Amino acid sequence: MVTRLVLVLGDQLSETLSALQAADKSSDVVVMAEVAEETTYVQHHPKKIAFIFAAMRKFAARLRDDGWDLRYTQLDDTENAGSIPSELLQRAEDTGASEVIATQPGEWRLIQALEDMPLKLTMKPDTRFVSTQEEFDQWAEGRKALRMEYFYRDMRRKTGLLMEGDDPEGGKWNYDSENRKPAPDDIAFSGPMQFTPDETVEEVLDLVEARFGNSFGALRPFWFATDQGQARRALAHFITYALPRFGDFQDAMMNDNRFLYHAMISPYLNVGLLDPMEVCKAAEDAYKDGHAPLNAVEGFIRQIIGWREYVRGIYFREGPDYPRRNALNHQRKLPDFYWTGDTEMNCLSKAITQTADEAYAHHIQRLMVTGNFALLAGINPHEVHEWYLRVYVDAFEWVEAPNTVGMSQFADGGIIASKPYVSSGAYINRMSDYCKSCRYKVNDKTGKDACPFNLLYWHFLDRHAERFAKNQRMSQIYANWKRMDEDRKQTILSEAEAFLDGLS
Ligand code: FAD
Ligand code: DLZ
Ligand code: SF4
Repeated sequence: MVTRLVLVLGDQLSETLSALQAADKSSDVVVMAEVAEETTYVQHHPKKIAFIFAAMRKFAARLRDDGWDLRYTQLDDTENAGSIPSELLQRAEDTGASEVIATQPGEWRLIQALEDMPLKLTMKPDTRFVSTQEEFDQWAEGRKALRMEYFYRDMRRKTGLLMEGDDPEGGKWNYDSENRKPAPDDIAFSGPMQFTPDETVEEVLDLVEARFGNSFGALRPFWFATDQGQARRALAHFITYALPRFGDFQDAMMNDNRFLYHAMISPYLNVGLLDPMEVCKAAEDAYKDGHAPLNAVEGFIRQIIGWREYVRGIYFREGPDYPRRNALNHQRKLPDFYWTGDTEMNCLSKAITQTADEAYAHHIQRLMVTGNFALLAGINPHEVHEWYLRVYVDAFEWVEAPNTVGMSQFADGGIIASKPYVSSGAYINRMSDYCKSCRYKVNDKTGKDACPFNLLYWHFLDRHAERFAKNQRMSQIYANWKRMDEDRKQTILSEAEAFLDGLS
């Protein structure tokens, strides 16, 4: 029988992977490789590299136990060819194979590289999602606006999750109005389940320390789940102890609590250790059992079958140029403090320091602190995109780019967001306890202590008035700006300019 190569990438660690399903265990050879090119297309956080390598090694062991002929190349192997295509070419030479079966990678760059190989390629769709790309494209076709909410409703109908016949459970599709409570005094959840590194993980940590120890971010302590069993325990821990309050404090941020009631399962979902339907069913069961309220469960399920599926649909529909878009023509360099956390703005300092320590920040920190600041300050969105792709353990381009370039930086011109996610310090103050311990005063709108978000907010609106003043959802804000005394406007704008000059 002819031998074919079956490629399994570092974020394709699922036994249900379409490439494995299409292969023949008795004659095909599975190829997995730790390669320099994947570790350096951006300089990832060391925790992210360690997570992926450890999970790859454990998954490889599982496939071997399951009877697959598996060729695994470690990063420090002397024969390491350095990239996925060149590893495949070497394995083709070793085995005499001339055909590769792959599951579509989550990044255009790698799809292109596989297509350029001088080997026959069978590229299977990635079926580890609720919707197919065809389904998404059909839904999007002919629509004026691609709003997530309507796509999400179709996914509820498709999956039957939280449905009573044709109607949504409880009579409403979306319970977000109950989900915007500010930071509480205390959080009754000790955070995500943590795992002590075993021998495989320790070996990887040593390798990563030696090779990537000088990159942005702390490698240790390392406590992520690195196999399916651990990821499932982490999920169960979240469902039991955090899901009931997930909705209430989903948008809150706190100085002394990095996870609040968030799940910290995105890395596990994105590399394939958890399946989205398994996660959503566990949450739905918690609702049916009376363990978690509807606002929490609906909000959580929406993130997964709504946002996660929707951003993937956008990434593949929009094409390879998407991460390069810059609709607002923002050109400023990313400030150095994104790499050090060294800024007197407490919200930014906290979000960035946490990112360096954990390779994790939750959604509102990403959107309304680091993302909001970059957008207000007019940072080049491609630099912002590369920062997010580097620093977060869950960052793969299909999910990171739409969130950063589209949702957060409005650089796609409004495909994802109907208006830019910008706010002054007031929003951050309402949702967090950051401002209480900040050197700036959130209530000061001008002057030496004025919160920079307050200055930059008006600067952003003023410089983009032509584009946004006619946006119905922003007309009230522009009316306020118009009504403001001319001298005050000029003071705000010149103080904002001075602040921006200080950034470079
Ligand atoms: P929870 O708040 O507990 O939510 C549960 C799950 O819902 C997440 O695990 C995730 O799988 C899913 N989810 C929630 N929001 C989104 C979303 N907007 N898009 C896709 N899935 C979502 N998420 C990534 O997985 N990878 C990224 O690289 C990434 N980059 C982002 C960049 C920016 C600028 C922003 C604003 C958001 C980004 N997100 C990204 C979305 C979101 O911030 C993370 O999914 C979430 O913080 C992961 O933490 P969690 O598991 O604790 O999430
Ligand atoms: C992110 C990553 C890293 C750091 N290293 C590897 C690797 O050595 N081998 C591998 O197969 N995959 C790795 N990955 C994941 C890929 O970058 C990912 O598959 C693509 O970006 C597509 O999502
Ligand atoms: Fe951030 Fe402004 Fe609050 Fe300081 S005062 S924490 S800069 S929002």
